[in-house]
Amino acid sequence: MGFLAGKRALIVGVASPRSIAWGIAEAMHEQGAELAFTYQNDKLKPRVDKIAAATGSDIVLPCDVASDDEIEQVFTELGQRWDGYDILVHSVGFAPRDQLEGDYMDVVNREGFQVAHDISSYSFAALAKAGLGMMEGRDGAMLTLTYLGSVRSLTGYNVMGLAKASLEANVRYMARSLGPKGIRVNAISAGPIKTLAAAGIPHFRKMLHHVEETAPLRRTITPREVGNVAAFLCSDLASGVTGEITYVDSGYNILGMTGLDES
Ligand code: NAD
Ligand code: 0WE
Repeated sequence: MGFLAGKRALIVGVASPRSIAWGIAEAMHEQGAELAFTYQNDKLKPRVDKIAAATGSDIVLPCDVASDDEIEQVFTELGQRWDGYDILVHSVGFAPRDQLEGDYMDVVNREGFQVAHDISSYSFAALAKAGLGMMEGRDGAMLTLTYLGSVRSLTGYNVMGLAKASLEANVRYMARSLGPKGIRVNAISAGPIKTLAAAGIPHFRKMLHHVEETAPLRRTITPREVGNVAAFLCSDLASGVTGEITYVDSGYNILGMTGLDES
């Protein structure tokens, strides 16, 4: 029996088979969790239907996290299928395209800042809050996805770095707030992966090669590797872990002074 047997998980953030959330869904399903999914818009629904079918789920609900009404509606509908749930996975990030091209000081503006923080950070607390009633009394766990650009300045990540810093602080404040209810809140900081969110990012291939050449493991990571750690963090095996940012990045974040090693 898997270590998530008897657990029910809501997965927010599948957009394609390459999505990190897809790897998380597969890993959680393999460990025996029952799954439900949301999709951002009608264009993405067929993809989400596919991963739902592949993991034995027929709960697929619309949710644009920019909308308070749609967030409320998810839990109204989920409540008609499940009397409660144990795991929330938030794998959502967005900034307007112009924010990720060019130098930070040249491109940052009020609208870009606001959207990045709203969609990439606030939405985690908003989903957690809207679904809290359904998680209370069940030793629940919540998980979000972050990136190194929250704590280091990286070319082009720009206002997304600020939004991820906010998201990581959100993890700590949510952990403090929900801990007394027995609910744990954690994040995985993933290394770069070629997903839709990476499509069109200038020099993304170069970044993958840089990781392959310098990270301690000398390779990039896969959505499934993130999924396995996500399954662990959301399981009772991690019952003493909350408020943490766990790196799944081939060890890249521990490095200083790269580029001098021979192999
Ligand atoms: P992805 O494009 O597959 O997933 C991003 C998801 O965000 C999509 O499912 C999209 O529908 C959703 N989304 C965006 N705006 C939304 C909105 N308004 N309402 C609802 N959903 C919305 O890409 P991914 O790489 O799997 O990204 C998932 C998470 O992982 C993001 O938070 C991203 O920042 C983070 N992350 C990605 C990488 C990487 O290199 N790919 C590395 C570290 C962290
Ligand atoms: O979090 C991300 C990217 C998130 C993202 C991607 C897009 C592309 C489409 C947010 N908003 C948008 N808006 C769009 O219109 N990552 C961790 C992937 C990523 O993006 C980078 C990276 C890495 C890694 C940008 C610059 C440098 C590194």
